[in-house]
Amino acid sequence: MVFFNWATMQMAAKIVYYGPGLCGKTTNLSYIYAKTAPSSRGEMVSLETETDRTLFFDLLPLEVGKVGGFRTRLQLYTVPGQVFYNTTRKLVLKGVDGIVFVADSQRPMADANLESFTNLKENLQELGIDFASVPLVLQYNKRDLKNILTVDELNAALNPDGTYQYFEAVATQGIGVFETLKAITKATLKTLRARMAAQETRLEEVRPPPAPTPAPPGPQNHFLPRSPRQRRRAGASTTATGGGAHSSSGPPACGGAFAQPGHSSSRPSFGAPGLGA
Ligand SMILES: Nc1nc2c(ncn2[C@@H]2O[C@H](COP(=O)(O)OP(=O)(O)O)[C@@H](O)[C@H]2O)c(=O)[nH]1
Ligand SMILES: [Mg+2]
Repeated sequence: MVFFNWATMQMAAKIVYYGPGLCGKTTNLSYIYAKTAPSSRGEMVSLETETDRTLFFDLLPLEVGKVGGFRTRLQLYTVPGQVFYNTTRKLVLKGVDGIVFVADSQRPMADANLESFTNLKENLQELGIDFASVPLVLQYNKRDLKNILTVDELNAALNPDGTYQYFEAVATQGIGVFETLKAITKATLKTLRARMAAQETRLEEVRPPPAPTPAPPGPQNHFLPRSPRQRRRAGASTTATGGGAHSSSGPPACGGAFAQPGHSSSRPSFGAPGLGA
């Protein structure tokens, strides 16, 4: 549900963390929240039961600075893993722009990972979203535990053609968390930029041809915006279809997002300016 506002030059994209129950989706978002400068993030909304399992979803809004001239915000969501929350999962997936599939590396979770991956594909299909068109990265989480599947085994099950980027992670320690986020952000913004360019082209195509003998600009229309881009800049905004969970309120813009106070020096910094490159 990418959201463009050409008048204010703002853009928002929706990234969903998907995966079986207890694989570590909420832990990813909690870590990102904890390590992101308060000026670059909104409040994390978590709806949990007393047993610490996500009942509905988590939501974390993040400002990532300017991309292609647009002040850009990411909305990070998690889905509830339990089988009986499929309606909620579908709702969260509506209008998704990028997906992180978090797999639980523990050997007994092999089937649950596959079931969840299949469920993701089914839900996207039901929503009329082409699975192959949505940027996706894999995160193999809980690498710190014993009795885990090898990376080769995980790839054989979830990534047999090597289509997806994958990251080993220990979300509880923050290992692999920002690497994963950076990869999905890059892939998502790249896709959105391509879509924006296509939209631009379509708008150019529908522009009426110039009149054979154009009248000289009179004083009244001299300052009227005439190209589609100018018209949009003059106040029109476009919102793609989708979940509609965007709110115009939120944290103030902040260029240098992901400035993480006190983050360990071993983790690469996640500088916003390079994201759109
Ligand atoms: N050992 C270990 N535990 C983890 C890791 N990531 C998450 N957990 C734990 O797994 C449990 C479920 O995590 P949670 O993020 O709530 O899972 P979700 O259902 O996918 O949102 C929690 O007790 C986490 O502390 C990890 O990398 N290693
Ligand atoms: Mg959760």
